[in-house]
Amino acid sequence: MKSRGKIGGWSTLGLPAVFILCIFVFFLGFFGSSLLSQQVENEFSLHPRRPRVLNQNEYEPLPRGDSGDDSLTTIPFQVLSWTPRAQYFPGFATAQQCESIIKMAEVRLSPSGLALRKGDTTESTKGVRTSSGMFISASEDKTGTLALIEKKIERATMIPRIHGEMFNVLRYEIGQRYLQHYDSFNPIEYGPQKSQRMASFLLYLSDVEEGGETMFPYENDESMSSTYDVEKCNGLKVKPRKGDGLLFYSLYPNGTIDPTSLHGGCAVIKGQKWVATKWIRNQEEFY
Ligand SMILES: O=C(O)CCC(=O)C(=O)O
Repeated sequence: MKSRGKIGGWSTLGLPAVFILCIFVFFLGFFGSSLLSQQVENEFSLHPRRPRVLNQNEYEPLPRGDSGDDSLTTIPFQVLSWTPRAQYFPGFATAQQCESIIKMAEVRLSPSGLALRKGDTTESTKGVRTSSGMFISASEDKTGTLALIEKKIERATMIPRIHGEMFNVLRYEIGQRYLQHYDSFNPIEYGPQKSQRMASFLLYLSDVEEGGETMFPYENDESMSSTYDVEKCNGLKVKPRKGDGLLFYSLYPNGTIDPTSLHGGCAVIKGQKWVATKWIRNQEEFY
């Protein structure tokens, strides 16, 4: 009787209900297995789609060498581009550190200068770099902010601080810009060089409402053959965000100039832009 009652229960559901149940079980199995396989792919593929966030507690620091650290350091960064080699460091400095640097700089600003190529004159390069700026070394800063930033740049790049020039703190007002240029000095254009700027670290000290991006027109070699339209300010554009850092390399690992490291600062359209640039040389004795 009991078993008959059970059969009776199924049969009372009716064929359509059994059919819908079968479809439901099929889709559950299908989506479940594809989700599982995607997870396995993300974990093990060489180029996972989403970067795996490392949990510091998962790792045991190794016994250190004499000059190393006994703890792990976390400095998050995003690879923005390989051509040029550019990395973005969100939250590299605190808002308070940025404000302290601006406070130091704003009382000492003067029109930004340019390194002139053979044949260039102040007149012929007018309008190329229209910001105001000042140079300051970490030792001049009694608050210790610049020394902290410099040490963090040193750790992020693993290039000793002694290779760094003074900080160049820049302010761009509406309409001000820095046209595309190289930070490295091609000896054909600038004459023999004792050292080269191998990398540049830009610390954005303010947000900018509109414009003011740092741009790389030759990112991915894309427009290198075509003529570049200065006014469009196109290519890879990095929007300044207060406290964030941008590192890019002007030289290839073999020491030659990376042509895709051409870059500039787009005109500020709304707001004001503050940035501190640290140029890093390939020699300790630069000049
Ligand atoms: O202001 C910028 O975004 C770029 C600055 C720059 O190119 C430089 O300081 O060399």
